[in-house]
Amino acid sequence: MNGIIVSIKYGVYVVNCDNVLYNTSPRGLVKFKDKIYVGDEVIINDDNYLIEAVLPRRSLLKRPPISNIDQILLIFSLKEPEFSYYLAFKYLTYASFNGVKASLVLTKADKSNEKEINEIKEVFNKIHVDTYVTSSKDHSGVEEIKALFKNKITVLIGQSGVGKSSLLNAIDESFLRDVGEYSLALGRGKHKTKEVILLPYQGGYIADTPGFSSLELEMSKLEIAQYFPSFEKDALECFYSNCLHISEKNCKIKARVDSGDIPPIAYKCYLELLEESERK
Ligand SMILES: Nc1nc2c(ncn2[C@@H]2O[C@H](COP(=O)(O)OP(=O)(O)OP(=O)(O)O)[C@@H](O)[C@H]2O)c(=O)[nH]1
Ligand SMILES: [Mg+2]
Ligand SMILES: [Zn+2]
Repeated sequence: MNGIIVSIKYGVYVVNCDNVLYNTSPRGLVKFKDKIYVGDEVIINDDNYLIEAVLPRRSLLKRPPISNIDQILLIFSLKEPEFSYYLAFKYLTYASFNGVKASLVLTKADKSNEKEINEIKEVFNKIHVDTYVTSSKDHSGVEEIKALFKNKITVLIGQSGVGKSSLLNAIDESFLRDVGEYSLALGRGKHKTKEVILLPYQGGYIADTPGFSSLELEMSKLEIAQYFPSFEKDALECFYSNCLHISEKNCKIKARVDSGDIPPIAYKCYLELLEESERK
């Protein structure tokens, strides 16, 4: 029978086959070593519940480790931890490099104010990234989010403590996700969620994931120049095919920065990402 891996813990691969959960393990651990991800579609032997094969993947992320996702919701709190443009652009670049559509969800709206929220929304609207604003405390914005999941596999990605698990509980309280706390001393949460898990929702799945603390983009400068959000199309039309959009002649991106089409904060984050990239 066929199913989808919904969690992997202590060597147990939990597979959902037609809404029944089976505890399975890979046939021949060596054959599959490190190669099975949550999200994988697998074929299970009906007699011994061993995983016989992994079907080809539609997409794969290494961090967090998950396959076959249709979209990413990047979760950023407005406060605790403070919103970071830099991290938002970094993760948007990561998503676009991995070929998965990403939207932004700002959480803890109850701790912020309209001015700050509108400023952030304006930046991302300008570069055509869908941005949603929610509070899991008073449930504002949660109904709008619910419309995004139908028949899709969606992964929630964000720092520890931004409220990924809280948002899931606000979407459907039967998810019963454990919620951690924000640590003032650490400036983030305490990594409450420990594993990637797929939760069935509206004919698809939503994945809760552990909060990240750092991400290496593992992209070259040129790849960043091509995959940074909203650069994709125009980067190809720069005068030089290897244009890094700094001070090169006839650069389409720089022209868009100068005309105000690309927000200054986006370009600033882009330069920071370039500078950080170790690769040529
Ligand atoms: N005021 C307020 N607090 C929130 C909101 N969402 C989450 N929190 C709080 O933020 C803290 C962290 O929430 P979690 O849902 O555990 O965060 P997480 O992103 O799942 O964290 P990890 O599992 O560690 O990655 C908890 O104290 C929540 O009560 C919100 O919308 N408003
Ligand atoms: Mg969590
Ligand atoms: Zn350029």
